Amino acid sequence: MSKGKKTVWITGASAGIGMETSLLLAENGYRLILSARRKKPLEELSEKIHRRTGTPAWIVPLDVSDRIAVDKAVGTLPAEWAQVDILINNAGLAAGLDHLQEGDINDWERMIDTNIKGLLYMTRSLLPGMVERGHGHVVNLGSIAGKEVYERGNVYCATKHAVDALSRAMRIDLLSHGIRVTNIAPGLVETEFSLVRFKGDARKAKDPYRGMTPLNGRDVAETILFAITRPPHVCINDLVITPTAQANSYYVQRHE
Ligand code: 8X3
Repeated sequence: MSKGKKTVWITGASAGIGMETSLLLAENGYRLILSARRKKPLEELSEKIHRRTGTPAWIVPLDVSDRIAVDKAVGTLPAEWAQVDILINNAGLAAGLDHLQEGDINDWERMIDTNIKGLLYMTRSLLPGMVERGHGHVVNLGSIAGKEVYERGNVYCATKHAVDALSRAMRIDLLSHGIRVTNIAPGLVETEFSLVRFKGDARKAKDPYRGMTPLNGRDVAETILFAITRPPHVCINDLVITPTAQANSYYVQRHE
């Protein structure tokens, strides 16, 4: 059944980096557990994976910020899916781009609940199994916003700094258990990310990518594949990946 194939649980699988990573990993022989809040796109993705690879994915519709739902989802996995080798904490969002004094507290709660608490709930639920088996890999989707802060980024940047800190902290706490922890920190990636940040305003959502070639979901997926295919004695700690036209959060080369 699953002999030799590693099982990966990826959150936020229904779009963008999550969807591209799911497809790429499935094509590279991994068994996928796909999570996201919406069931329909997960079903479509699972069917696509089945068509392309002959192996269906297991879908778990889930809001990672719902602590009880996360525990239940992990606790009720069928036996053949219960040994998760790799957790990819990809679910996350930016909501709003306002000065702190004008920020919408509901946006802050959503970002903190998903980007920090959701990542923690998933990790806390799956780590005991990895510890028991003596191996595992946690890949956290951080951001360049976890390395720098920029105007109006405030709470989003704070959540991604938390992801960065938690990745480093996990690496220490899990050291004696042979579990790898990787932080992937992308810069400008053109996905639904910007549309969510600007609450569906397509014109504003395009602005960060104007006059330059941003990364796409596949670029980040390939980086994740690289990290998880290193030999067992190698742990990629932290990777910052930007478009060639981006030096950091402030310097972007645009042709206009
Ligand atoms: C996404 C990258 O630059 O919008 O995490 O913060 S950025």
